[in-house]
Amino acid sequence: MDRIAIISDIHGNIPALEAVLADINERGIQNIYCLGDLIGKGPEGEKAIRIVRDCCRVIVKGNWDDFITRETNSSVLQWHQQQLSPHSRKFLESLPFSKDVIMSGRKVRLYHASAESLYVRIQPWDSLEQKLAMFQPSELTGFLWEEPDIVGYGDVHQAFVQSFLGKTLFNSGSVGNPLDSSGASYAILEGNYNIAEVSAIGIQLIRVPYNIEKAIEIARKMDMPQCDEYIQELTTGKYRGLN
Ligand SMILES: [Mn+2]
Repeated sequence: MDRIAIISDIHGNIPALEAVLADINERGIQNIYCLGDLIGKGPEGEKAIRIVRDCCRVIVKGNWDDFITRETNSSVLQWHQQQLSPHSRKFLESLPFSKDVIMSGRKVRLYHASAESLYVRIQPWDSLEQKLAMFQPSELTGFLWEEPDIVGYGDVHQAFVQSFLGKTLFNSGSVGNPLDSSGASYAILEGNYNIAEVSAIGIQLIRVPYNIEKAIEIARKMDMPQCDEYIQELTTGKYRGLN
């Protein structure tokens, strides 16, 4: 059996990222894929990019990775942008939209938010119709397959696995800014990698406790904007807005 650890939405939270990487390492998993949003919201985006580049075999682009490379009038975005080295900016710009893999005879498609766009957000409580659209190929995913059997994504910071109409949709949750529960979240996909014959497959959601106090201390020391909202999200696992 092969295992792929799927991490997403690190958002510059290094204590959370380190805790997740230690857990992955303890399980002896060497293949790590990242579903985007390395930077923003949290304080240490540049560092997150460096670590993720070092340890992940596959990295796809998130919405933050996209808009952070563009000019902006927002002082909050400018603060996060200032951390970004020219090299990392180019790296973020170069990231692909999605990654397709075969696992235990299933076509698995991985991307950040939805097949349609980095900016179309699908929540676990959205309609079946919206979820089925996640399996449609698009200009962005490419047309390698008519439809995948499994889709894995990030973006909403909510970990879940749902099966319907012969399809499985999962979300790895967020490493650095979970909005469902306060532990760092990631997923493990287990099966026979790149094997066309159908065999057993597993999707596991992992929740890792980490030093939230340390994460808060770093954000405070760096004088990060919107620090109070950030701290509230880290400590409660609840979104700051109305959603
Ligand atoms: Mn995100």
